[in-house]
Amino acid sequence: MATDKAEYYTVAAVARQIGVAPATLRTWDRRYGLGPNRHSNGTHRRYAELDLARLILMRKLITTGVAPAEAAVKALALKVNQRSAKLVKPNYAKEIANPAALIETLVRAATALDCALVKEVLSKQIKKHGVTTTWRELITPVLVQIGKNWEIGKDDIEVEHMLSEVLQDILRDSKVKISKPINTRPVLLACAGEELHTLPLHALAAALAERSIEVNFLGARTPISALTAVVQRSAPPAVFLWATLAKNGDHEIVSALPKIRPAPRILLGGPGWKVENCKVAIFVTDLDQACMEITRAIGA
Ligand code: B12
Repeated sequence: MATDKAEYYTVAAVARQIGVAPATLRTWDRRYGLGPNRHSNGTHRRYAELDLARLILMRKLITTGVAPAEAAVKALALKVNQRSAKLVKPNYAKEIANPAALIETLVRAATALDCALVKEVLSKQIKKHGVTTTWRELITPVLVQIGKNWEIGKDDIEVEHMLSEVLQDILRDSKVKISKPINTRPVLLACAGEELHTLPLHALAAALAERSIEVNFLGARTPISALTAVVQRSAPPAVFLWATLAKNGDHEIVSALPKIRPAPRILLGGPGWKVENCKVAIFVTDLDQACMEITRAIGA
């Protein structure tokens, strides 16, 4: 039972908080009885904490692929006291049985701008399966799908931006602390030319950290002068350059790198490079191969 101190929310506030349209809330109320249990302020209907907790659960279950009618039954069954209502969370591990469902969940969550759900699901998967597997099996297909949705005009660019930020955080957070690196000189990771697509580079840095390999991460839009300076200063055993867009996969960058001894292994990754132009560099096709070539370059 709500006390005097209890908070009540308007339809607009609830819609904002859970990321659905007010019209959807009205439909859930009409169809499934998931409405405000209490009226306040005369004619204005207000949602109490428990109503809100039920709606949060409803939205999360739908995001994880549960049919709305089934989700509503589970949400209505939620009978907790007002204080703990906000803490109730669905068990994703139980709700999600296969990678395809997980990918769908993540795409839906990203589209709904539900950063918390994306973070929760992926952090757990990385803990369980490691960066390389999670990147290959889950994150790559999600990114490709989100890219397609943007291309056909289904999603706006904010979805891509939000997802990219969350993924960067997840990959940075999941980077294990290297107590004893197996390489004496850090590997150099950078994006070529004007490239802003840095996520594969973050994935590579996290995957290498799992293998106790230390890197110098130069990130987006690294100018040749910066690459040159780092190659001269730290003599990396390997240099990895990423390009998504063809205009950035300029092989002149490779030729412009200073010649040092021992020569670093030059690795190129991403769809922006023309494979047939790889003369002195090695083109790597995936995260596993990039890790393998780098491990070889440091002689481990
Ligand atoms: C996230 C994203 C962004 C983010 C990037 C944020 C960040 N910090 O990285 C933001 C919003 C900034 C962005 C901007 C733009 N983007 Co963008 N973006 C994407 C998205 C959704 C994911 C990119 C990504 O990380 N891909 C990594 C993997 C998933 O993709 P992949 O490289 O193709 O993977 C293949 C291989 O490379 C390999 N692989 C996968 N992972 C790894 C890892 C390693 C280490 C290796 C070696 C290999 C490897 O396996 C895959 C299968 O073969 C893609 C969609 C897509 N399909 O990639 C669009 C996409 C790349 N973007 C696109 C475009 C057009 C742009 C913009 C030009 C849009 C604009 N008009 O502003 C700008 C350009 C920015 C710039 N100057 O660089 C297009 C590119 C089309 C093209 N080839 O020309 C894509 C394909 C979207 C689309 N479907 O149209 N983008």
